[in-house]
Amino acid sequence: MKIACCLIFAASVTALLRVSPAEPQTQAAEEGATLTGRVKIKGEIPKRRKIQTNADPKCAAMHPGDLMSDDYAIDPAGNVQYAIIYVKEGLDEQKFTPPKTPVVVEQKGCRFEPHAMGVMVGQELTFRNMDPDLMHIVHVVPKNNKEFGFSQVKRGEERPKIFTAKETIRLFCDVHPWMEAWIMVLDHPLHATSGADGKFKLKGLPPGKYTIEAWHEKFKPVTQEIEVKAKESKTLDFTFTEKQ
Ligand SMILES: [Cu+2]
Repeated sequence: MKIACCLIFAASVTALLRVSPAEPQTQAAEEGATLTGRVKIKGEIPKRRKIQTNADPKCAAMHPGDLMSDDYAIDPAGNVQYAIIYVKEGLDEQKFTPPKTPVVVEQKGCRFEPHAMGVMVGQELTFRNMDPDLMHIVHVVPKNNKEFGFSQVKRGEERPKIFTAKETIRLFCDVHPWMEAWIMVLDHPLHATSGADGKFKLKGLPPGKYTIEAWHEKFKPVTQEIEVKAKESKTLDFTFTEKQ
């Protein structure tokens, strides 16, 4: 009798867990497909600009060598860093819960890291200053979201912000005109940013047919169609050919 009770209890707990709101996403992520690939450019590799940091001696001191712009973070093999690869079409009416883990953007060495990032509507984007006793004023002037700007002076200072609508936003610093980064606000969490080797990994794609886009601030976006099954792993490489 005792055993039967336990079994019934265990079954109820399992049933309860099954209807918990956290389950569908976890399950979707586990059964989702993974896209891995590399972002490259074809043709001549544009040069990075040398940044004049002497406007702020504290920034200059952190870069005894040259500080280079992040707009063309491309290695000699043509691998493109800071491209955002995301699902452009195909999710239809599927709804997603904003991830609980915030996206973090740091002011570090008088630049933003990362230089490009995706974030979901409703997900926290944490602004963190990593420069000691050096004032940055982070600022955005979006079209569909509220404008904000605030200063951060102390090392480790953090402030979370949440966007309410989709759009791609330029982030800048009012103190250091060279500081900029790109925030792509999406209505889903299916995005990835390419690393220094141009590689990216986009996980948790529900089975279906999609248009995947590689976006970069300087190049014309490139899209590709793909169909994925549950738990499938596929390779998808992108090549930018034209400047925007
Ligand atoms: Cu700054």
